Amino acid sequence: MAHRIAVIAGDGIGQEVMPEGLRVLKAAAQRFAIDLEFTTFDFGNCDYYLEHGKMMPDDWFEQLKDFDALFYGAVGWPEKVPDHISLWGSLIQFRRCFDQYVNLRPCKLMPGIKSPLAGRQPGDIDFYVVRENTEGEYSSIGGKMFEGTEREVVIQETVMSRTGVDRVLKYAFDLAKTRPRKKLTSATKSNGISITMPYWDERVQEMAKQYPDIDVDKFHIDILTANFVLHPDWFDVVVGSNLFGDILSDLGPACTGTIGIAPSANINPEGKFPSLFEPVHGSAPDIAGKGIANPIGQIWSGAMMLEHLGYKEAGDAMVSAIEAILAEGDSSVLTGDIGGQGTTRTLGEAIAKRLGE
Ligand code: GGG
Repeated sequence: MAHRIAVIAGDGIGQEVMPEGLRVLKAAAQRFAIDLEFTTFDFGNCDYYLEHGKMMPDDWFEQLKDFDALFYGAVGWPEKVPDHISLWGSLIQFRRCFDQYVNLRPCKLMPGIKSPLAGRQPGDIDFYVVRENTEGEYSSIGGKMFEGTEREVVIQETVMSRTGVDRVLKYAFDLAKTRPRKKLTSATKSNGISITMPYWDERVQEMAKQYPDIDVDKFHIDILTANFVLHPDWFDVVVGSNLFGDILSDLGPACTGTIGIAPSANINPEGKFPSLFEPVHGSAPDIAGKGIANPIGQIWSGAMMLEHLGYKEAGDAMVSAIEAILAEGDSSVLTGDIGGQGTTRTLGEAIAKRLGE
């Protein structure tokens, strides 16, 4: 039976990297005899908002809930729609309503790519960021008072529920168990944020009791960001709240040379709702329309989607194809962010051909 994939390219370079993501997925599906059926939705973008006054139709949940996975590009075009409106009107709805409480973001220095950190080689940087994805600092509890006056007050509360924290920690510990180094690092700030973050630390300690074979440490977020740059080889699985995880999963890939290659999976581990796969990068309006965006983040997200659907071998083959093209280092193929003069299409095409297209 075909796996039904909902495709939402979104804004900016999402529209350009998505065709390459689909092209490579189709090549992998052909090679491994996987039946994928793609359905494209033209909502979840800022032009839709300009036309309809909202990012998505009212029945978006009904339209998408029975798909096996969502394949997403990027959202945001601040000149058209304020970023908080476009993000909360689309991506954050998916994460919350489909209970995609794990945001899994691999961070790996690939062959052929030069890290901005001196002397780092492939193998030196290879870890996962596990980001809590439905609560934390991304809460909708808060409000404004005395708007427009000198007494103006704005408040947005951080929400940490025991269920919410424990379930993402469990996912991170389970992931650490599968890794050779069996190491988990928790991102905290419990010296300054005196209620929610000590609670996070407590839950980590409590969970650690169930995983005696995992080596657990924690860092305050400020020194943790410094250590990402100074000692990226220390990390294996890094777990953080919604905001900390978001920051770390941009910084990590930046240490591997470019955020353009970083993939992510927004996962509902129970499989009750579809999971969503998207590059870590945003819509990059500054380079949109030029055909120069790196499509690897989108392609690699497609590999994570195949693995999630039960096709690990096919997902691994996609990642190997990416690695092979990067290792070849043909500058006429690679995009500018990784030292080439190629385009979104030349890079997508090379990876697809490597898979037998
Ligand atoms: N493809 C990811 C994307 O479009 N991200 C836009 C963004 O700003 N995301 C913030 C977030 O993931 O919380």
